[in-house]
Amino acid sequence: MMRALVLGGTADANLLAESLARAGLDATYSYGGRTRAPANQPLPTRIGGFGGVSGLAEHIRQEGITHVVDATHPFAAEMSRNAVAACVETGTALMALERAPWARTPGDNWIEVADIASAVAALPEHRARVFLAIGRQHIAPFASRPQHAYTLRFVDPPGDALPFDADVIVSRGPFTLDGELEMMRARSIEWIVARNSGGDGARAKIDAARALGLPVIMLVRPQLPDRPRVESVAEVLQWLGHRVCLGA
Ligand code: 3Y8
Ligand code: NAP
Repeated sequence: MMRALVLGGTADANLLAESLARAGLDATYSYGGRTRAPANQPLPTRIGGFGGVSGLAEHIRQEGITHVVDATHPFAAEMSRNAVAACVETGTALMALERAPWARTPGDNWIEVADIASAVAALPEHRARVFLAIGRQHIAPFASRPQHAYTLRFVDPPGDALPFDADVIVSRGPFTLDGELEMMRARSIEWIVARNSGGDGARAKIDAARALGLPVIMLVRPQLPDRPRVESVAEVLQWLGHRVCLGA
């Protein structure tokens, strides 16, 4: 009897949850517990870490999970690595639902970097107006470049003090091109730091940067272990053995 665990937290995971619920398949949705009020899902939902690989393996056994779908964000590398290890340990089928990275197009001015330290180093020496669109978890290293005027964007209001002086926009996205153009013009943004998340929920800032001719310091994706992956919800449903009516 098929029982799926969806490791979620992304727009793609939300689309998958809708299809699974509509198909009446036995599945649960899992959030890491990163945000205060995550979006509601049409599936039974759990929130919070499993407790590493062993915790996830234990959950799989206790809940009788037969299929794990890793629909987490491309930068949720630890969760994805744990999912591979726990599924090997328990002999459970695993599929990743992962959108393709954004590809550089003519007119893009990208500086691709491997990690946050390189992103900090890629900023100019002279004072600039910088939009850090990388969330809250990884901004501390930018404190070493206090000469810049930073704009940050978080899902939730910053509870504790910020590691450096900055303007904070609280918004959970998905974002629109007009909204990004308006924000960047209003704040005279000169540089953008972004992750190559892929998907549509966050690409508006990349299109806005191209339209305004602004440089983007682009964090490339972390290396993940080999695992089966698809880019569409329909392929996940087929993998789960559910006949997908055409045009679904
Ligand atoms: C908790 C679930 C939907 C899903 C929305 C997608 C789109 C907007 C783009 C910018 C970049 C960023 C951030 C971002 C995007 C979608 C999608 C996506 C980037 C929620 C969500 C959770 C999270 C966690 C949060 C991180 C943060 C990253 C903000 C829900 C809204 C910057 C990633 O405060 C924190 O601790 C937030 C942490 C991980 C990265 C970071 O390091 O700060 N996402 N984002 C998930 C969980 O608990 O399991 O709250 O409902 C989901 C979405 N985030 O509703 O359509 O699918 O990609 N999320 C990045 O790209 O760098 C925003 O501002 O332009
Ligand atoms: P991460 O660094 O890869 O994971 C750190 C730990 O958080 C994991 O080892 C696991 O804890 C727990 N965790 C993460 N995702 C989980 C999930 N869906 N269900 C249960 N536990 C989870 O993860 P992250 O980058 O902080 O991302 C956390 C969540 O935000 C994910 O759901 C991801 O899809 C979403 N998200 C992340 C980004 C991003 O930029 N990273 C962007 C958009 C959305 P244990 O080891 O205790 O099991």
